[in-house]
Amino acid sequence: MSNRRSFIKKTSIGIAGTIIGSSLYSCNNKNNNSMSNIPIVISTWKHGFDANEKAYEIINNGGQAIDAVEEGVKVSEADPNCHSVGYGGWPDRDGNVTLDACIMDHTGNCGSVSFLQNIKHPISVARKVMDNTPHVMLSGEGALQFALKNGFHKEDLLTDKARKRWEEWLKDEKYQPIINIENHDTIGLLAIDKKGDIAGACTTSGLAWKMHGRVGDSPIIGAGMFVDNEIGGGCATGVGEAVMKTIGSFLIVELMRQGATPQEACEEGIARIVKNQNYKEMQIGYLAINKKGEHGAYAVHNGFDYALYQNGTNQMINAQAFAK
Ligand code: SD4
Repeated sequence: MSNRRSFIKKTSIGIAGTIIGSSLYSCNNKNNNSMSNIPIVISTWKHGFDANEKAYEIINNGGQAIDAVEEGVKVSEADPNCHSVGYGGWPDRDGNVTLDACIMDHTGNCGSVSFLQNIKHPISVARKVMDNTPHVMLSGEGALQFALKNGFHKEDLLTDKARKRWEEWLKDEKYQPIINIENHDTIGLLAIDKKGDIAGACTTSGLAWKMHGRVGDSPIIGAGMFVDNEIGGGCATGVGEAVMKTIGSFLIVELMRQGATPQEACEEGIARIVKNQNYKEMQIGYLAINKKGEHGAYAVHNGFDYALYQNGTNQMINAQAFAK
């Protein structure tokens, strides 16, 4: 029986007998825990490479994973050539750049913003929601007011390049999410620091030409990103609606809790999507790490690259995919 088959079998046992199954598997996870593969930083797409550099530098200097993930993804948010994140992101169909982001630390604390406009670093606003409010998520105008009160400044995030691209799109207004859009997409970044603590961050300008007001998976804790310091973490990129329908990142962490490797968990997360949804035209990619510092990656289609910084080396890797 292949590894994957035996995992599916294990999963169905775990789900059929949830309490016994999940406590049994989480015991196994704890017993096998080793620190040899940490620290680790992993993130989505080519822009993840530079984000990893920043995050790893913080961790290498003894910093915490939560600071590393925030500072890491800020590199992509500030990059005008990342057309699906922050400044320079493609706008919605009305020409507005609207941003979603979330962040989560090793204590299970988390913060998020959605439908935020004119703030270059939504991840840092999400961090402030986490640190300074009793809430998890702020949205739209309320998130903007909160940001302005907390020292952020309004900026025009629509670059000339993005405006021209939007004007091109307006000529026929055809809405179709593009698979692996220029290999730049949402950044999801997961990290384990030297103490073994896990954190994650996810930030995006969402799908290009989306309806005004549309919010995707990226700011939804459990959909776009989730970490549990006892188990590991997961994050998602791609068509957020498909990820939200299956609560993808939470699913991945729960599968690992039941004994799945990060790779098996990502593959099962994709399997849940392709089973019920029209996957042919959409890309979704998952990344996962566990407490041992093992990682997994899987996508619906070929072309999903991710950046892995481990054992002192930062490298790009091409993820395996369901549709070959
Ligand atoms: C979203 N998942 O808004 C994000 C964006 C993304 O491909 O990853 N785009 O649905």
